[in-house]
Amino acid sequence: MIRLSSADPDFAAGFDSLVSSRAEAGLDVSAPVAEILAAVRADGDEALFRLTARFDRVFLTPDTVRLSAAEIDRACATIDPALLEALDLAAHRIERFHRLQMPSDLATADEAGLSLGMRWTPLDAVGLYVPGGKAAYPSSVLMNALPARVAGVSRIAMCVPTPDGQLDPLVLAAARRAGVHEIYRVGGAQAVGALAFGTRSIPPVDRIVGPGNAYVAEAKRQVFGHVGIDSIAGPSEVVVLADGINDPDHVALDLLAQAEHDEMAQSILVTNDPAFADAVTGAVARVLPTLPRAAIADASWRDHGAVIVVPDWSAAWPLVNRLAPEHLQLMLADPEPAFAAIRHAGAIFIGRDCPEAIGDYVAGPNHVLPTSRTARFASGLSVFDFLKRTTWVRTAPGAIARVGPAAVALATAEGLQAHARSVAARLGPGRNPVTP
Ligand code: HSO
Ligand code: ZN
Repeated sequence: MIRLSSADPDFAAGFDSLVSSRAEAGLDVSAPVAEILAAVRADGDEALFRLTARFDRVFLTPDTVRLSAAEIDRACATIDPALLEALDLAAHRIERFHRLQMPSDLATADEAGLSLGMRWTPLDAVGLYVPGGKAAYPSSVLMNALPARVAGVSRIAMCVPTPDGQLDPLVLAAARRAGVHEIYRVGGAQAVGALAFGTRSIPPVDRIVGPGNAYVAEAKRQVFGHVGIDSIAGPSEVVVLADGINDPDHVALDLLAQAEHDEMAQSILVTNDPAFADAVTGAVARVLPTLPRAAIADASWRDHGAVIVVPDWSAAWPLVNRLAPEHLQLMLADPEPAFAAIRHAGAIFIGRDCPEAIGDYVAGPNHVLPTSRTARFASGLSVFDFLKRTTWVRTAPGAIARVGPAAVALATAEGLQAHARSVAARLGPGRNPVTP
């Protein structure tokens, strides 16, 4: 953990290294991934099943690659009803917030007599990648599938690896609750290839979303262009702005909630009270060993954690804007100035009792958010990731006469005579400079 004070003369250098500290070296898996994608593209199911046998020790056939409704029923029946109720509450709230995001079509008529508009339509088919084993979060299934469903996507296909046959029943329950139509027990780059190019058993999709390991991320990069993808998620981050009135234990837990995700996760406290900074670091040290994921949280806090003391709150806004964190908590007596001044953050949580973890599960906004400072230009997942726009123009009789001559002039200047004549032919005799 690094402690900085923005009043120190060498603060700028310390802060710069904090901002750039997690630029990932990442292992280069582009060659093996390209090979896997080429195999799936050429040999379809045969390559998909062969690679699944090799990596997951699961032997599939066209009859078993897709989970049956009966299998999903059986898995769901093993889940504690209270947990299913929690899942349902989360799904309901996420669904409701995303429904409110749905945009309206645009239509306008202008003075030239042209009608202009923009129409939203959902994608036809979306693929959702879900990691296997411990990395599979049922909450992330809801967060990825529900916006697609709300947007009106008619086919949502999910791929989840089942190493040695293992599969979390709650992942299946989340998929069912979110309206996923098809679930396939395949994973890795080969699953991304199957979703992108299609095989006999898995029809192709138009966009692939969802988190995955380095191979999955690289496969998504390589199929991009052939299909759409979501952004590639980096390790989780939180910046907590907290004054000295807060309970240090609460702030410590909020920092550790990010830290327990990943050794590369980053938790940063910004405070105007040096004594409070001490109290929080003390609380972190006390709470950390009590966590089942202490080893991960400890590595994250030790290597990437930070506490920044500012002399006054206005010094904090530019720092947070530079960090452009995935999550921002505002635990301040008056959060409004911070809310107004901080423009770069994936999601903001306002109030002393508004921990980011509430947003991970049940608040309603999406928890798939821009990481690694990409909140400068990117946004969290929403219905917009599953919709596209089509613009349209309609001309009333005679309307082209008003704007057509300008198009003719520009087309002529560009040396595109067919363009010019295509418009001029509609302008009528005497207003038709390029028709012989
Ligand atoms: N905080 C993570 C999402 C998550 N947390 C899932 C718990 N489960 C990235 O925003
Ligand atoms: Zn989380």
